[in-house]
Order: sequence, then C-alpha cells, then structure tokens
Amino acid sequence: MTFIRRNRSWQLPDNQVTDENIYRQRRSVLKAMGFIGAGSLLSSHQANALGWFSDDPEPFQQRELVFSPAEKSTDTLTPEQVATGHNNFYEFGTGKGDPKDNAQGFKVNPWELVVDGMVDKPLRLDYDQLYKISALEERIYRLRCVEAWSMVIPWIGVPLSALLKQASPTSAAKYVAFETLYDPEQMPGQSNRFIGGGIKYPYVEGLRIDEAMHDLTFLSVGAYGKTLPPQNGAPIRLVVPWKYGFKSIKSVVRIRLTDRQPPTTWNILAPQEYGFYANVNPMVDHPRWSQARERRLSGSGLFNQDRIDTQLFNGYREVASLYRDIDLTRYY
Ligand SMILES: Nc1nc2c(c(=O)[nH]1)N[C@H]1C(S)=C(S)[C@@H](COP(=O)(O)O)O[C@H]1N2
Ligand SMILES: [Mo]
Repeated sequence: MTFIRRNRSWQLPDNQVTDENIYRQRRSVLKAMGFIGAGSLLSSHQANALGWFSDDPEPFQQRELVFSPAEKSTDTLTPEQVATGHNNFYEFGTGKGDPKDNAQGFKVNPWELVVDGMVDKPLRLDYDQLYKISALEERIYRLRCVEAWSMVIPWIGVPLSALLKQASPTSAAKYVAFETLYDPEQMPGQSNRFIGGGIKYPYVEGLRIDEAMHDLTFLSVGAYGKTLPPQNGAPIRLVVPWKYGFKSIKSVVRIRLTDRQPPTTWNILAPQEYGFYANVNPMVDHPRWSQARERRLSGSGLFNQDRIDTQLFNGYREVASLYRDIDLTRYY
C-alpha cells in the first residue's frame, strides 16, 4: 500500500515541542474547557494543582491546535521501533514482544468492517474502502496504558465521527460497541488460553455515543507514515487518547450502535479493576498499583523510560465537559 500524506500545519514538524506550540495549546485548552465547565468538574484547588489556569486567558483563535500533541517537553515522539515492538494484543500472546513476533502473517486483505445496529444506513466497508472513509489526517497522540507506561504515536486515520455520520445513527442510539476479528486460526491466543491470557474472545469495547462522536476519537489505519502493522491493529483500530489503552480496540470488524451500555473485555475479566469509562486519571488508582505516574517510552531503547506525572484525561482537557455530571471515582 502506498501512502498517505503526512503532516499538517498544526502538527509537530519533528520530535520536539516548541514553546510556541505550548503557548498556543494552553490557550486552546482554556477556550475549549470554558472556565465554568472546569470549575464544576474539579474544585478550583484541584484545578490549580493541575496547573489548568495558570495562563493568560486570551481569546483563542486557532482551533486546530486543540490536537497539538504536547504541552510538555517530555512529549517526544516514541521511536517507531518501540511503538511497533512493545505491544498489547493478547490475540497474539501476552508478552510485549509476542504481537510483533506472531502477527506478521496476519491477513488484512480482504477485510470487512460492518457498521450496523441502530442506524438508518448500515455500512459494509471492504479493505480499500477503509482508506477512503474521509480525508486521512495525521494525529500525534499520547497513548497511556493502564499498566502505567505510555507512548507518543503519530497515527493516520479519520475521526470516528466521520464514519458514524455516514451510517446515520437513530436517535435511540446511546452507545457504540466495537468488536475485534474472531479468527482462532490466525490468532493463536483465541484458541489457547495460555497464549491469550484467559480473555473471552472476540475482544469487545464500547463508548458512549458522545464520546464516540468527539473530535479526538479516531479510527487509525496507519502510523509513522505507513499503513498499520499487524501488531498495532491492522487494518483499522480505534484510538481514544484520553482513555486507558485497552479502550483502543484493534483490528475492528464490527461497529454497532445500541441503546445499552455494551460489555467490554477487561471489565468482564476484572470489573473491580477495569471500568467501562477507563478515563486516564492520576487520582484514581488501580487497586493493585498507583496511576499517579507513568513510564514514558520515548527513547530509542525499551530501557529509556522517563518517569513522568500522569495527567487527568491524559492531558486532553477538551473532553472534561463530557464528564461534568459523573463521579470519576465511581465511574472509573
Ligand atoms: N483486540 C485487542 N485490542 C487491544 C488489545 C488487545 O489485547 N486486543 N490491547 C489493548 C491495550 S491494553 C493497549 S495498551 C493498546 C496497545 O496498542 P499498541 O500496541 O498499538 O500500542 O491496544 C489495546 N487494544
Ligand atoms: Mo493497555
């Protein structure tokens, strides 16, 4: 597959975040949040502790910079060989190197992605159509795994909303359910529980419809300027950058609109540990470890890991208004 244009004006030109980017993103965040909304979500004490309101609240003019990936110099792009060699994709094994080792023969063409359920126009996309949902964009997003490591990855794809709109969800649709391919012949973890970690397959995930329609919610068909490698979820996977990585379901074959909160794989396996929402939140610890900090895989080797503070919503404050009415400790 040939490719896919890189870089837009609002993206980082290279690995390093400039002061100018930092300044403009701060302002975009202030605008996107609205001061009132932020205040109702967190106490002003909490908000100040997180450094939310330290900037000059000038009117914001450059909306596109809400997707600017980074506001700290710790946000260096993760090297491609790290992002494609350290993976969670239990269908191919539970070790971090297993997906790369075991998924290389994975067949992605032909593929079929179905969008159905509570929609006026059900869709069936074949492999070629996956790349033509709408204009492809590159978005550099942080990915924070619930295991407390993180990366910064340049995805290529389209907003999920572009696809959902084409299917015309009915007004009854309140949630979106996602499903990974079930093919035990190709995915050894699906037929052998020692390889697949005891998960019930197919892997399933879900979002509330307002989360699914949010501009940040992305369907990725590529990364690092290429089509997705199998270990990262080829040919098409979800990327929800403000939620723990397990929400970002790989190798998706079905997207179903529904009026019920759909079951999700990690919640089924361990409901006390993994919720439906799974918003990145340094103030809500996993029962077995702290979520206050994370290991950022940014260097050229897996041992090059900076320990940094975890940010609420992984730093994507644009989404805070989605949760203004819920208790993030209860709905973890
Ligand atoms: N189908 C499926 N999707 C999955 C997983 C999985 O095991 N199976 N692992 C999740 C987890 S825990 C993480 S952290 C991310 C990792 O994405 P990456 O390997 O592209 O970094 O994929 C998510 N999507
Ligand atoms: Mo994860």
